[in-house]
Amino acid sequence: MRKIASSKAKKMLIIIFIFSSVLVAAWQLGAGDYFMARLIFAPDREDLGEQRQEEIRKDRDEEITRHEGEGRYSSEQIPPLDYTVTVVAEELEIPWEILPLPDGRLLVTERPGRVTIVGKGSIATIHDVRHIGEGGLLGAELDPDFEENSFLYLYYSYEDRGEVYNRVSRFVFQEDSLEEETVLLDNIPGDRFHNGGRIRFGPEGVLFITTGDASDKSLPQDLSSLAGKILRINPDGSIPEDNPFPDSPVYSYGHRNPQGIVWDPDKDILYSSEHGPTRQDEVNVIFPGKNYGWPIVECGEGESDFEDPIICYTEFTLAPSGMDFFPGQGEYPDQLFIAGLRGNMVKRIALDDEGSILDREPILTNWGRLRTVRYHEGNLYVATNDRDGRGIPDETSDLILKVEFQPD
Ligand SMILES: [Ca+2]
Repeated sequence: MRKIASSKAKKMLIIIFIFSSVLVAAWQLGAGDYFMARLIFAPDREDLGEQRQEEIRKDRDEEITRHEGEGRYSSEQIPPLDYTVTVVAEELEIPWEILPLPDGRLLVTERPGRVTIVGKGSIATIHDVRHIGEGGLLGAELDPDFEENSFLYLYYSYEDRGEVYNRVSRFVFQEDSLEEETVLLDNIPGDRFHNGGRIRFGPEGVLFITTGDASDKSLPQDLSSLAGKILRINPDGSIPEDNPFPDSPVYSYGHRNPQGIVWDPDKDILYSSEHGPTRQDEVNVIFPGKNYGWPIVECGEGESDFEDPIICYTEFTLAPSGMDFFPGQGEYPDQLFIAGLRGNMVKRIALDDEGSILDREPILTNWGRLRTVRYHEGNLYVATNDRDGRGIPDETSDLILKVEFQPD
């Protein structure tokens, strides 16, 4: 009797051993990452399941109700914007940045690692890209002298010895391909969450870079870390002599996950949008050397040590990503346009001549999650993003929209 029991136990042990070995082998071969990538970060609608779709829909409807309750905007002084929407690109996968090229075409980054030209298709895959969670191929920018030097800058996540980092690289854009990668800045801490990733040239020809806290709250207040910062570098990767901290690319700090940055070209003001922890999404005016508070303060708490946001949404979650500046015309004042992911809208922030900031009724509220906006020659281009793991992919998903305004 005892003998039989012990042989049964042996068999069980062998089965458990084989089963665990298979699990470990599957894990080693990346099954975990495959599962995460396929089901969580870039799912198709069928993969989500009815229950998850229902959760997402409920959450979105609640968010819209919260936004209506916020009551922060009115149209008293500015008429609503009339506009028409045309789909100019579809079947994309998490389009993250839109860049109008001088020849009139649009260049788009797709988070899994592709650089795509609208109307032509993918022209390059960045093989070092690690598409993990919110990380992947993110921001892009053209050199101010692009027509002379053909330089294109990209911000992307990569992996080194099992750790995720982000880097900014410069490429030469030649005959619809990307050549000669030069790494300008790397070892920016990365993670599944909070990678920042927007890059923009400022009026002085220096490059601004937004970085997230990489899910480590100790980094944004640490001036020796590149995480949770807005960085400023020369186009060749060197550090500008007039940066606020000597020999450091850090321009401002105490950021959680800024994903939008833009200049008001006339007034020389730098704006940045930033994801808050639970709601508390911010729009900040960025000054050199200033501390924007994370993780010590959320929104503004009147602490003199920290720079308060000019706008903080406390009643609903916008989840702001890319932003752009809409120059005033006719009866419309200058405005900031901010793409909202969870908010499913483009926020309009009116900036009047007295410097007051007024939240206006949003546009594009029926297109799902919106990743970025780009104003170009009178039109707005917008990337929709429901394949990023947090939306329900449908016919409005992962498109580039062209928005044409018809001011009276
Ligand atoms: Ca802040």
